[in-house]
Amino acid sequence: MSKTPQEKAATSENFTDLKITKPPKNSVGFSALKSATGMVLKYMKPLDALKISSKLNQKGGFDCPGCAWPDPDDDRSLLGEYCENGIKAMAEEAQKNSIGRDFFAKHSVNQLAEWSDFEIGKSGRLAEPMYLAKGATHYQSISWEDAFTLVAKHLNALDSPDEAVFYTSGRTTNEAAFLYQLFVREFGTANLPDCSNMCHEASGKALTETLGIGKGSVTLDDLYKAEVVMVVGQNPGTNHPRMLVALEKCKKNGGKIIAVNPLQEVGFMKFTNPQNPIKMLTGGTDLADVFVPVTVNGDVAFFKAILLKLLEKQSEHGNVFDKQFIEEYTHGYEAFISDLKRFDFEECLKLSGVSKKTFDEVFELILNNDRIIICWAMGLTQHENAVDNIRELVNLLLLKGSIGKEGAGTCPVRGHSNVQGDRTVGIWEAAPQSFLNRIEAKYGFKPTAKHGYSVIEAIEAMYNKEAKVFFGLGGNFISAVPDTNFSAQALANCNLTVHVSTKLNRSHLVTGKEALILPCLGRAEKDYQKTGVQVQSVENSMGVVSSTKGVLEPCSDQIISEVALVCGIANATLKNRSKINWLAYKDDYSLVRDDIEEVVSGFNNYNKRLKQPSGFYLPNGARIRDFKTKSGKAHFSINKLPEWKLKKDELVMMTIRSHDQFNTTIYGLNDRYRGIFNERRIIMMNRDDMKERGITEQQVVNLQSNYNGVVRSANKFKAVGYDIPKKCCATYFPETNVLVPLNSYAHTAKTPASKSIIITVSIA
Ligand SMILES: Nc1nc2c(c(=O)[nH]1)N[C@H]1C(S)=C(S)[C@@H](COP(=O)(O)OP(=O)(O)OC[C@H]3O[C@@H](n4cnc5c(=O)[nH]c(N)nc54)[C@H](O)[C@@H]3O)O[C@H]1N2
Ligand SMILES: Nc1nc2c(c(=O)[nH]1)N[C@H]1C(S)=C(S)[C@@H](COP(=O)(O)OP(=O)(O)OC[C@H]3O[C@@H](n4cnc5c(=O)[nH]c(N)nc54)[C@H](O)[C@@H]3O)O[C@H]1N2
Ligand SMILES: [Mo]
Repeated sequence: MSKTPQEKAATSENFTDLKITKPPKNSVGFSALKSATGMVLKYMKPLDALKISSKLNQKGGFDCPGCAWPDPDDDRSLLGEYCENGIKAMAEEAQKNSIGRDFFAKHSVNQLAEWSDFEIGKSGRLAEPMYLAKGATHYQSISWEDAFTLVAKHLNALDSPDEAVFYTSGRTTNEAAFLYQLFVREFGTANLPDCSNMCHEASGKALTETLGIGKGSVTLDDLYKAEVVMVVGQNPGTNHPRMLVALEKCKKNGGKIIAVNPLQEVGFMKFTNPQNPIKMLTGGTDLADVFVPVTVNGDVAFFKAILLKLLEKQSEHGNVFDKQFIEEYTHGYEAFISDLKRFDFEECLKLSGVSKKTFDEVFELILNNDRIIICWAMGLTQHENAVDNIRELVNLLLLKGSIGKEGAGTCPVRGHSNVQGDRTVGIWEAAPQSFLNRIEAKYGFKPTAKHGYSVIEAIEAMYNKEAKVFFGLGGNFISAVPDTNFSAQALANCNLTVHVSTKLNRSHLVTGKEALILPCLGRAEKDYQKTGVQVQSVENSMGVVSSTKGVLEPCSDQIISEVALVCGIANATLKNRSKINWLAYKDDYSLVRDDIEEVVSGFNNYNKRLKQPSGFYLPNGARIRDFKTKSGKAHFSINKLPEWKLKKDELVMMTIRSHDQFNTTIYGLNDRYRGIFNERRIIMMNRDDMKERGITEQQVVNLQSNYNGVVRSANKFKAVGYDIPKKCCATYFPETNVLVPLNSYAHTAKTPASKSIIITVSIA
C-alpha cells in the first residue's frame, strides 16, 4: 500500500535508547575535537579530511558551509578557522559514500520514508539525476538533458508563471543565487520564498524599518571592543562556535557578557578555545558574566523593564540617555517615551520571569556603559511578536546612542553560510522596485512588480492548487517548514516537485505527481568549467563578501554546479524568448559577477576586490549613522507586551537545535552540551511542571497543540527534567514541526512562530 504524504513526511517514532548525564561545565576543548574527528574518521576519506582541514575558512580557501559567522580580517589561526560543527558540516558534505540508480532501484520511496532522518542523511552523496514518474514506486536515473526538458515542459504548461514556486536555502553562492532569481523573474514571477522567511525575516523587517538596513551594523572588531555584549535567544556554543572566540577576545579586553536565554546553554559558561593548547589544559574562560533565565517570549517585557529603569534614572540625573545622538539622528523619541510611561516596571519584570537581583546586575552594566552590542538569533525571531522583540532592543540601543560607533550596534547572527548574500543579490519575494528597475535597465525585460509568495504563502498556494510546480535550490523544505501534515499535502498536490540537492533528504520522498532529484556540487568540491576551476563568493553575517573555491574532486562525474544547473534550466525553459545568453555564464562565473556589479549596489570592482585575501565589506548605512529610512533618521518604535495567556494545563514550547544537527541534517543523536545522549524524541520540561502532571523522568508522553481550535499531535517523546523556567519546555526541530500551526507567525514578517507553540503534555 502506498503511504500518504503525511506518513512519508513523519519522522520515525522509534526510540534510540536515551541516556542522560549532567550537562558538562565546559564547552569546546578536547571533547569537541574528539567528537569532530570521530565523525571525520567514520565518514570521510582520510586524504580529503586533510585537504579540507587546512583550507577551511582560510584566505583563498573555501567558506565553511556551516554557519555565517565571519572570519577574522587579519589574524587567522594556523590550525584553520574551524569549529567542531564546521568540521561536522564538512564531513557530512564530503561523505565517501555516494548513491545513484542502484540505491534507488533497491529502495522504494515508501521504504526510504520509514528510515529515520539520521539514516536518510547517512546514505551518502547524490551521484546522478533521478526521476520519479507518475505513479512509480522507485526513482530511476534520467539524463540531464531530459531532466531540463521535463522541468521546462511543466513550467511552460502553466496557465501563469505565478503557478510555480522557486525556493532557495541559504547555502547557494552569490553567483548561483543571482542567476536563479534572474531566471525566475524573466520567467515572469516573484515567487522566491527562501529559508530566510523562516529565520531572520523578522530581523530584516524590524531593522529596515528602524535603522534603514535589514542587516546588522557591527564588525568583528566592534565585538572585540564592546564594553557590553548581550547575547539574546541564541546558542552560539552549538550553532556559531567561532563566535565564542570573539566573545573571549571581548572579555580579554575587559568587556562583559550577558546571556539572555531560558536555557543556561553551556557554551556561555566555560569555553576552552581549541586553538589555545594552554587554555585546554587549564580549564578555559567563563564567558557569561550574567545569565538571565528569561521565560520563553519574555524578552519584550525584559527590555521594557530595562527601558523603564533607564527612564527613571534619566529623570533623576539627566545624563543617562545620549541626548545629542537622539536629537541629531533619531525620530519618534517623544511618542516612544510617552508610550513607555504606560507600563509598570514590576509587572514587566514579573512577565519576563527574571529575578530582581539578576535584573539589577544587567541594569548596572547597561547604565554604566555605552559601547553595547546586542546579538540575537532564532530565540527572538520565531515568535508572533518577533518584530517587536527586535524593535525593542533597537530602542534600547538608540537611547544609549549605541549604534554607528566603535564597539556598539546590532548583531543579528545569521544562520546559513550565505543566507545574507542570497538576499543581497535578489532572492527576495518582495524585492524593492529600485532593484527591479535595475534588472529592467540591464536586461531589457520588465520583472513583475507584484510581490511573490513567502514560504507560508507558497505552502497555502500549493495546498489550494494555485501553485503546481515546486522547485527547491537546496534545502529540505518538508522538514524545515511548519505544520508538516498540511505542508505534505501541499507538496503532494503539485504536478512536479524538483530538488537540487547534495544529499538525500525527506523532501525527496514527499513528492508531487512527478519528481526530480538534481544532484549538485558541494562547497568543498572543485567546480571545473571551460575557463578552469571556478571561484564563487559568499557574504557573511557582517556583510563581508569573500571568495570560496573547492579543494576536493567532485564525488561523481555526473553532478554539476548550481550555476550550470540554473543556466541549463533557464535555457531549456526560456529558449528564444530570453534576452539573456544563459549558457555563457556557466563557462566563466566572473561574467555573473560583472552583472551583479551592474545591478546590485556596493559591488564595484567585484571581480578585482574578490581577489583581496579577506574579501571586502559591503556598504552599511547604520554603521556610519547614515540611516536610509524614509525620514533619514533612526526610528524609535512602539511595542506591546505579548498578549497570549497560558491556560492551567498549557506550556509554551520552543523547538531548538541539538548539538548534533545542522537544521534538518542529523549528524548524530547526542546533544552533548545538554547532557542528552542517543535520543532526539525528548521534551525538556521544568521538574515542577512534570510533578504537577504526574510525569516521571523518561516517561513517554504525547504532545498536542491547539491553535484556533485546530488540534495537532506529536506522539511518543521522553520527558527529561531540565533547568528551564516554569511553564516553558523545549523539543528538537524538525520532530515537532507537526505541532507548529501554519497560521501562527510573526506579524508582518511571516516567520513561523516555532519558538512559542502552546501545547499540552499527556502521559502516553
Ligand atoms: N551546528 C549548527 N550550526 C547552525 C545551525 C544548526 O542547525 N547546527 N543552524 C544554522 C541556522 S540556519 C541558524 S538560523 C542558526 C540558529 O542558531 P540559534 O538561534 O542559536 O538556534 P536555536 O537552536 O534555534 O536556538 C535558539 C536559542 O534561543 C533560545 N530561545 C528560545 N526561545 C527563546 C525566547 O523566547 N527568548 C530568548 N531570549 N531565548 C529563546 C533557546 O534556548 C536557544 O538557546 O544557526 C546556524 N548554525
Ligand atoms: N520548528 C522549527 N523549524 C525551523 C527552525 C526552527 O528553529 N524550528 N529553523 C528554521 C530555519 S532558521 C531555517 S534556516 C530553515 C532551514 O531550512 P532549509 O535550508 O530548507 O534546510 P536545511 O536542513 O538546511 O537543508 C538541508 C539540505 O540542503 C541540501 N544541501 C546541503 N548543501 C547544499 C548545497 O551546497 N547545495 C544544494 N543545492 N543543496 C545543499 C542537502 O540536500 C540537505 O539535505 O528551517 C527552519 N525551520
Ligand atoms: Mo536559519
